[in-house]
This record gives sequence, C-alpha cells and structure tokens, in this order.
Amino acid sequence: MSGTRSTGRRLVLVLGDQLSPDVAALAAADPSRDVVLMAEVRDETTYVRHHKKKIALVLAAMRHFANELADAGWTVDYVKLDDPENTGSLADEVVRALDRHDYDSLVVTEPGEWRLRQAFESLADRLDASLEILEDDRFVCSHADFERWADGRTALRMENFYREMRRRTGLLMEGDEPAGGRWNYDSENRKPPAPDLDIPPPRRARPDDVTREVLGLVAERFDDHFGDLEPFWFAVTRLKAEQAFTRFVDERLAAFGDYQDAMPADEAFVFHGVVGLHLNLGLLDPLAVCRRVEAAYRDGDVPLNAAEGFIRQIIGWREYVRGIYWLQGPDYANENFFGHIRELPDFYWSADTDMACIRACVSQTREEAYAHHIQRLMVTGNFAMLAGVRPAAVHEWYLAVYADAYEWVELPNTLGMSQFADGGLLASKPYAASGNYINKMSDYCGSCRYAVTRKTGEDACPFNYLYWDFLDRHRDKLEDNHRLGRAYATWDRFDDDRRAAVRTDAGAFLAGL
Ligand code: FAD
Ligand code: DLZ
Ligand code: SF4
Repeated sequence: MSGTRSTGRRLVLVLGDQLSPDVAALAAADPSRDVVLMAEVRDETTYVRHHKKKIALVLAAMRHFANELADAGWTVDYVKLDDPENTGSLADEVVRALDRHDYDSLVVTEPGEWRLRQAFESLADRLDASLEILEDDRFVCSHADFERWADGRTALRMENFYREMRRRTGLLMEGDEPAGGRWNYDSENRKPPAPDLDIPPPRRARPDDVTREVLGLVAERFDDHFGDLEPFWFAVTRLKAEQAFTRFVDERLAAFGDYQDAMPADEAFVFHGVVGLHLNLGLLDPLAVCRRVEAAYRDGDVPLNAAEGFIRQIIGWREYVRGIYWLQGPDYANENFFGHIRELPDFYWSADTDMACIRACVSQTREEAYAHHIQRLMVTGNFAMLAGVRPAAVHEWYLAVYADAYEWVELPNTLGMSQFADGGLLASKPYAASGNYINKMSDYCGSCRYAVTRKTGEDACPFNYLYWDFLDRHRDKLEDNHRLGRAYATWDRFDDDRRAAVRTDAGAFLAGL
C-alpha cells in the first residue's frame, strides 16, 4: 500500500481499450511526476473466450501504445501477461503497482463495461490511495446528456437522438437544415450485391517484431480459443489505423452507402470501413473520422448517401447504443422478453451446418474476427432469435468472436436490436426475417442445400418456417405491434394445413439442433 508521506504522485491506469493519448486519465496527469500502469491480465483475456485475433489486437496495440507513451516522456509501468508475478486481474495489478512506489491516488478513465466499473468501485475500499474514476470523454454524448435526452421520453428511438447529434456536431448541416434536405438516406443504403462489383480490399498492415512476439504468446496461451490467429493484418498503432482509414475513404467509401446492407458471398468486408475495432480501442477518434468523411462529401469525392450513412453509424448508432447501455444498468444483460432458453447451437463455433448463409458468416467470423452489420443482424442474430436461443448465450458469443466487441456497444446491439430481448426498448419491432430477405441481399442461397423458395417440407429453407413459427409462438407478445400487423394478417390467411406444416417443420428442425 502507498506510504503515509504525501508525494502528490498519481498512478494512472490505462486499460487495453483506452489507447488514446488524450484519454481523460492521461489528460489529467503530469508526465514529469505521475506513472502510467498498463497490465496484460488473464482475467481480461478470458472473461469470455475471445477470438485469438481480438486478443492479439488488444495486446499488440497496448504494447505499441506503451512504447509511444514512453517516447513521449511518460514513465510506464507495463506488466506483461507472462510476467511470473502477474496476478491475473486488473484490480490486483493495481494493488501490486501501488506497493511498488509511493502514490497518493489512482486515476482511471471509466471502463467500458459495468463488470470492471464495479470491480474498481469495490477496489476503492482496499486502497490507501484515493481513487478517481474520470468520465470517458471520447464520445460525442456524455452520460448526463444522454440521460437528459432520454428523460421523459416514452420511446428512445435512434432517429431522434441522431438528429440531435447532427445539430450538436454540425456534421452535414446547412445552417439548421440537414445537407440535401433529408436527415436520413437509409432507403438509399440497400442495394443488393451486383455480380460485377469491383471491391477494393481493406489495407493490410504487416506485423512488426512487437506484434510478432504477441502472436507467439497468443498462439501458445490461447490455442484452444475460437478463431484463426493468422494471417494477422489489423493495424495496431494510431498511424497504421489512420492509413487504413484513409484507404477506406479513398477507395471504398463512395460505394459504402449503396451497398451497406449487401452480403456478397466471399466478400467479407464489402465496402465497409472495418474501423470499429480501431475506434473502440481508441486508435481512431470518432469525430475526426466523421469530419474526414464530411470533407470527402463536401469536396465532391463521395455521394451524400455514403457520407450520411457512415456518419449516422458513428454519431447515431454508436453513441446511441452506448447511451442505452449505461442508462439500463448491469441488469440489462439478463433481459429475456420471449423467455428463450435454447443453448447456442454448436455450428456457431464449428460452421458445420447445411445452411449456407450461417456457414459463410461463421466461417468468415472464424477467419477474420469480423462480420458486417447485416451479417450479424440478419443472419446469425436473426437465426438465434427465430430458434429461441437464450439471449445471454447469444450475447456471450458476439462478445467473444468479434475484434470490435466490448460490452457497452455489443450488448445493446445483440440483446436489444438483434434478439428483441428488451421487449422493444431499442427496436420498434423484432429484426425477424425469412429466407427471402437473405436471398435478396446476398448470394448465399445459390449454393445452399435448402431451397429458399420452398416454404415447408424437407428441402425448405429453415428461415422460412422458423419465421412464421416464431411469430405464431409469440403472438401474445407481438400481435399488438402495429409494424407486425401485416405479417399476422398474412399468417391468418394461411390455410390450416400450411400452418400445421410450419409448426411441424419448425418443431422437427429445432428438435434436431
Ligand atoms: P461500418 O459498417 O463501416 O460502420 C462504421 C462504424 O459505425 C462502425 O465501425 C461502428 O463504429 C459504427 N456502427 C455501425 N453500426 C453500429 C451499431 N449498430 N452500433 C454501434 N456502432 C455502429 N459494433 C461494435 O463496434 N462492437 C460490437 O461488439 C458490435 N456487436 C454487434 C452485434 C450485433 C448483433 C449487431 C447487429 C451489431 C453489432 N455491432 C457492433 C454494430 C456493427 O455491426 C459493427 O459496428 C460493424 O459491423 C463494424 O464493422 P465496420 O467497422 O466495418 O463498420
Ligand atoms: C479486451 C481486453 C483484453 C483481451 N485484454 C486486456 C488486458 O490484458 N488488459 C487490459 O487492460 N485490457 C484488456 N482488454 C480490454 C478490457 O477488457 C476493457 O477495458 C474492458 O472490457 C472495458 O471495456
Ligand atoms: Fe440461408 Fe435459407 Fe438461403 Fe440456405 S436457403 S442460404 S438457409 S436463407
């Protein structure tokens, strides 16, 4: 524990996803006096069984960031995962570091998950030093602002929130009006994949010696975790992340708007930014990337539906789901509106299924630790909800398998948006769809053993009968949702034989999972 003599010196804890030079705890500290602590710990690498690429990304980025801080004049106390003294938890590493030197206080930027925030709050009782948890200001909307926005509203819809963020940031605004006269060009973000699409790949960074050492460590320690470690090409420094983003703006952004929802088989990244993993680590700044995208639009390099579509994802969806996460509190993770209890089918790990769409999305996830939004929402998420999988199991899967996954952003997307487990706090209706939607937006169905046009029977696409069976099973909970009125009217027009066939096929399929 720290000594009784006051040194004024602070221990500044920087977590693995706080790799920004101006993160609150660093901004509040003094490099000539204070010491930065960064620790690779077993608990953070295993609290879910993260994809190998995600662990490598975080540890490699942490090591590079520590070197940059040291170059900038900070004293950095860096604990490696294989340090024999390593206790395995962040809280205990803080206690150990406080023992090493005399500190008056510990300062940390608030962690991005309730789990860690609670751990730090309880740690305060064990410390002689005082503890300061500073708000993470790397977001457009503070907790207080979000609470103010949410206060008194019956429905917390993203669209209203997004308009407020546009006004606040001035992004794509012409005075008080949205550029182009409309706030949202979502309807122009839905082109299906065209056969002749020329899609430039994302920039691939070459691992340097520091990253290679981390890859060796991950290969050895996390061999039994899901996912392919190599090839490993994610950027692990700010400079490389900026280069990757520049490549996206120059080569891919223009078509991002049109093909945002498209799922061409064998094209993992389509025209997406592949920026979430860098934004969430702190290697890229959300407002700075939006300003770059706005400038590309103002310069006439990209159309409005691309620029607006991208900016909406960041200052709209990203900020909004974070607000919901903190507003809802730690119990949000336990919500289960439909009472779903099925465990996650094994093919979410093995990709061993005849459903070509799921096989493609899971295989790609295993190889890249990446899937774009529509794959996550309308293929793997949609299937889990239709099949009645326990939302907490779905949540754990998404948190583990994607390189950009942290609970503050993953949980509302999974539990709220994709599983409707909060009963409609976040989504106005469940994102449930039959095979028809997947067929329209992808070219998976052509190589599938099931026929997307068949509604029931041995060869019918399982999404088809599962969709109707889901609506039927949960009629008491969903019937009053006005956005589902047409679907229930259609179901009611089916004859008895068809309804019975749907129930029988769904029952048999689910029993076989
Ligand atoms: P792009 O398509 O290029 O979009 C640009 C950026 O916008 C993203 O990087 C991200 O920062 C932001 N964004 C877009 N959509 C969302 C959204 N719905 N919520 C928050 N930010 C958004 N995103 C994560 O960052 N981490 C997660 O763990 C995560 N889990 C998800 C789970 C499910 C079930 C679903 C449906 C979505 C999830 N998302 C998550 C949102 C979205 O799918 C990813 O942000 C996106 O696919 C990342 O790829 P990209 O960087 O190429 O994004
Ligand atoms: C995700 C992650 C991993 C894999 N490893 C570490 C680590 O060893 N040390 C660390 O400080 N942070 C790590 N992280 C990021 C934390 O899990 C993250 O800060 C919390 O989940 C809060 O968002
Ligand atoms: Fe997926 Fe159905 Fe298409 Fe097969 S037919 S790829 S299961 S949507």
